[in-house]
Amino acid sequence: HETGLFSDSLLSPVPEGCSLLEIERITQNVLRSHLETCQHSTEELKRLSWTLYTTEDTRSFQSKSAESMWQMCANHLTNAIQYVVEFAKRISGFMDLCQNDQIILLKAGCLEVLLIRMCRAYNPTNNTVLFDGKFAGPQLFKALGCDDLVTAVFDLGRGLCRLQLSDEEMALFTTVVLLSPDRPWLTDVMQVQRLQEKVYLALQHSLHKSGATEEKLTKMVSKLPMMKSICNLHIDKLEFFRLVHPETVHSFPPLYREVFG
Ligand code: MHQ
Repeated sequence: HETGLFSDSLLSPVPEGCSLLEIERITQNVLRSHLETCQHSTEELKRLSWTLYTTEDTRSFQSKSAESMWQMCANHLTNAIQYVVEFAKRISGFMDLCQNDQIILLKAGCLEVLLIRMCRAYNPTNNTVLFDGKFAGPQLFKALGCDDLVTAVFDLGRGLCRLQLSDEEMALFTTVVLLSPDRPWLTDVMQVQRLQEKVYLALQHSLHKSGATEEKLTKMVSKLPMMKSICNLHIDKLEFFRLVHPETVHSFPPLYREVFG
């Protein structure tokens, strides 16, 4: 029997009780929230992709102290996290969750969302990413002393770029990740699960509409373990850095310390 999900009738219900009309409403809301909070428009990124750091610039970043480079990265990440918080707040359903669960989902998911968003600001032709106004290769981050972490981030960027996600797919995918019901200490797991299911259906529907294969969704989902391991690696690196430079970590933005500390 037809599920109705892909039929032309706007009101045909699917087994989960989510009409096509509702799926379309979710897609529009999530896409709008993404576009309003993604920090850089596609046009802006295209324009900026020509501005690369010179070898000399890169060398001067490399000779910075670990402390000042960490501080700079923490500041940029915090700024980007604020946009993710704003993104979450604009997703209908997210604000209906209790405040405890909103905080748990954001703390657990914001870096994963950022890592997915990163592929918009990543240039696979020269393996660079937007950092402080220009495009930077992985070697620029040498002073952090986290080559394995930085390499993993760039590898993920390359892998995600290969999927050629549209803004709609990216918006829905980041929302599915944000609404993970398996985050520890959630109060209402079922409410998060119901919300995530709907967005997941919307993602499937969006892929189907654009003629993408089921394989694309499989590939998207297959990036999740890599993202999780990057998040864990980042926590480990921060913990170690804190041991050596506690006073620097103390001056990181409070939001950064709240999310990762
Ligand atoms: C966002 C914009 C954005 C902002 C910041 C912290 C550490 C030890 C290592 C960008 C990470 C170093 C990040 C700043 C480096 C890989 C980090 C530092 C998309 C993501 C993006 C471009 C971040 C990408 C990762 C960067 C460069 O909308």
